[in-house]
Amino acid sequence: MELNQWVDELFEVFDEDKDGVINRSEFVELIDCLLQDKGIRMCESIFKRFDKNHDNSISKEELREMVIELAL
Ligand SMILES: [Ca+2]
Ligand SMILES: [Ca+2]
Repeated sequence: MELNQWVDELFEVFDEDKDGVINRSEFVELIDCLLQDKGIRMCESIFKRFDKNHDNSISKEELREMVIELAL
């Protein structure tokens, strides 16, 4: 599947309140589902690392960069 399409679907699934961004509690779910296998657990530093513009939420663009960086 093409990367952008996959990111779209991921975003759709994890943006539970459909406000167009992944907030902290949604991000916890995402980490639990996708990244526990990689030994990554939700913590402040990982959220900050991927919240590049520091607006306390993960945009689709930030999620895409995360997917690329972690080679999911
Ligand atoms: Ca949301
Ligand atoms: Ca952000």
